[in-house]
Amino acid sequence: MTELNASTLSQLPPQLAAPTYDRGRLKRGIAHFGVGNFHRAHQAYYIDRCLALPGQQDWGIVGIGLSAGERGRHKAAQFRAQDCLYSLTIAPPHGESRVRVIGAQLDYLLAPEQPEQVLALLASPELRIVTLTITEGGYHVDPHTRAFRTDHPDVAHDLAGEGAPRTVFGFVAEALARRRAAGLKPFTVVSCDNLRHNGEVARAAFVGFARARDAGLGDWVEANVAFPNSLVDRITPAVTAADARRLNAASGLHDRVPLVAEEFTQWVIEDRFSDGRPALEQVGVQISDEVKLWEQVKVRVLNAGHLTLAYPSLLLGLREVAEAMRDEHVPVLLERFLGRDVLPLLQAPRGVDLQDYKDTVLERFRNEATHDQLTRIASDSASKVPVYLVATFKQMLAGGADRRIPAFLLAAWSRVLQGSDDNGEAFKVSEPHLRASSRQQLAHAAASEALRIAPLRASGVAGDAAFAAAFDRYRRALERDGTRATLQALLEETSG
Ligand code: CS2
Repeated sequence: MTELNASTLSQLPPQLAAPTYDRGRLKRGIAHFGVGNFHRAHQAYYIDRCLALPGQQDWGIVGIGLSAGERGRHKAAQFRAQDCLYSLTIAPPHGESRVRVIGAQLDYLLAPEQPEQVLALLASPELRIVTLTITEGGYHVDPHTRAFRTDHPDVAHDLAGEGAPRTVFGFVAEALARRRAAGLKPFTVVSCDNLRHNGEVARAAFVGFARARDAGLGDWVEANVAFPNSLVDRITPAVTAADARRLNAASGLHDRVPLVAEEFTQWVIEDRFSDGRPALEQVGVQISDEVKLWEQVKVRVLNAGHLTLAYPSLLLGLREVAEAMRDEHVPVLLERFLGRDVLPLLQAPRGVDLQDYKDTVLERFRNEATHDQLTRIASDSASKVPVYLVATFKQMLAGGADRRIPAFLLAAWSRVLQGSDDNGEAFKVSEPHLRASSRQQLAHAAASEALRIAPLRASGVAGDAAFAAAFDRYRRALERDGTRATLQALLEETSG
């Protein structure tokens, strides 16, 4: 097994694709907050390919971690032990996987331990883009009013301005204030989270924070910082210790942080940058004025499809996405919900056939080589449901559509939150943004009360008698008859 670090790069097994550029000569042009598997398999993959092009050496990435808890420190230590190199196994649906060593990440800073280094990086002239994967729930923006919520204790701490910042908002605002004072251009802020209009949400958050800190800074940020909307897509599973051993055995590397992702990848972004950008279009990124259409199609088909698949499948005792796609009933539910309920509500981007899009998504879910976990998908549903399902539910109610499948999905979610399947086997789904009381409410309160929890509020389902009645019926049926029988009955009722 070959160790992976800067000194072994030139001796890697020949079948691995490795950086052809000189990492030592790259500039630190991009800072990324939220270095998870998705960022490493998606954005860093595109930038890695850019860096190999002539004249594109300004765009090395520095990762920034905001948590210095045990996990955060461990992650930083693992990245640094490999000079931030890592292997990405790209798994096509059929045929052999290939491995690529990604060199785009040049350094990794742990903000709570190195706040001045983070600020110095963000305020430096060569830093021109800040990118984010801070999760759907990480923006603190009220979905209705688009106001930035200042009630989180860390946000309040950063606004008080005592000591080093703790949040991405605090770091970015302080860095922008320093750039403004130094007469430098601001950097662009690119959200790469699965949010509708993620650039606009990011703008609301960062302008909102800056304004709460200092009105003049808020105005300057609003007038000068670009926040392009962007759509990101690549299914990237979590990697367990057993997965890591399997990936390393295949690559021949001793990689502490190996990754696997599907072959499909997409990034669509608006061409609005404050101070230049990499030649993204040369590595397959779509520069487009239709990002909002792409976003709605992706989150309401792919991500909503993931949830539709995950809830009943977990309860049935299944654990992987491809396994769920082999089930007798689950894919029928998925096809019916997406084909019948979701697609008619969507507007397609130019040149896109929505049926084909959906079929491609289902084909991607059938990929056996990625071993994607249903618990990964069901986790943090409190942040995902509002983005992936609520707009669809709202439109379905307004259009008088059949409520049964959506009501079943929420009933299944309420059981998934209890953390065990129909065989009594426990599974772990984390819900960092859902109060314990809301979890109880969804599972046990009277239907119209249960459906009033915050993640569902904007959908209007609580006030819809037919929806509440169907939800109540499926919640009881899941409890009494189990998931298989309930799902089978639902498919029979809604066929034809
Ligand atoms: C998944 C996504 O967990 C989830 O919400 O649906 O992580 C999905 O795999 C990616 O958005 C694919 O681009």
